Amino acid sequence: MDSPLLFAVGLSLFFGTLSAAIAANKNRSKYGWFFAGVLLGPFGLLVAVLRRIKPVVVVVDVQADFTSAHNGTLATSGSDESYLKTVSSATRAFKDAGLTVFATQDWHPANHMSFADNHPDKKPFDTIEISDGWIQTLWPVHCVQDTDGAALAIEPGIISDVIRKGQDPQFDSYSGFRDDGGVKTLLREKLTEAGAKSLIIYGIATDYCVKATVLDALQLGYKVCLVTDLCRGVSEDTSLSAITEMAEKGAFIMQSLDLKKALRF
Ligand code: VGL
Ligand code: ZN
Repeated sequence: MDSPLLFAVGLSLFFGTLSAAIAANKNRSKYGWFFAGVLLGPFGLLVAVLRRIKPVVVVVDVQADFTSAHNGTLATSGSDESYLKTVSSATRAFKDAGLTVFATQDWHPANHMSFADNHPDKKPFDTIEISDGWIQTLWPVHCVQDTDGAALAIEPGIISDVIRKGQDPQFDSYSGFRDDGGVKTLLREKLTEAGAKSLIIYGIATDYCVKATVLDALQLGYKVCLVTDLCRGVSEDTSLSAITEMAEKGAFIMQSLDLKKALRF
């Protein structure tokens, strides 16, 4: 719950109780408790409703091809077995705490424009200018639909819904919310259905899909908590500047997971 909201609820409770107590004392009325109930009831309800608004977890692109644990074609550094174990246990802890957990999944057709192999004379990590000032990084072939590399690398049974992105061969889609052509994924709708106001976000890659998803989430008005220990990036310098940018735009940066804090950030 927001601190100002908590303050308002606390203040109302205090004055509600106080005025009921004074009324009961002055009139020596047996109805005092009844009025106290009438005054406090709605606040109690409000507190109950607000306490039910929990953050929703969005695990970004934790997929075989982005991990060294699975010899991925675009393995990020430090994405070993122990990283995946940590992500799975953190995600399970969120699920056990009653949070909804969504995962995004990079899901490209084989002819995707972001693959260096689909451009003559280009190699992975080269860049091309698509249109005025629009620079596209070319990647090794990764996360091709229905291949092992595209599979989620989190323990099964924790994720309540998977949001796929990057299916259009013409556009890349770092953000979990929309592709570079502006076409929206189902993420926003699903978050609205889940009643999300705040999001806990982590995954791969810090400097690409995590960054784009966090920045879009902030733009859409969600509060965002980024757990950096649960993220891995393509390169260290761009990951650090991505974290700085996300913080500047309003994300709450949590380095190591503090479950209690994350539930109420
Ligand atoms: C990603 C590069 C290409 C990511 C996806 O998940 O961050 N990066 N496709
Ligand atoms: Zn991709």
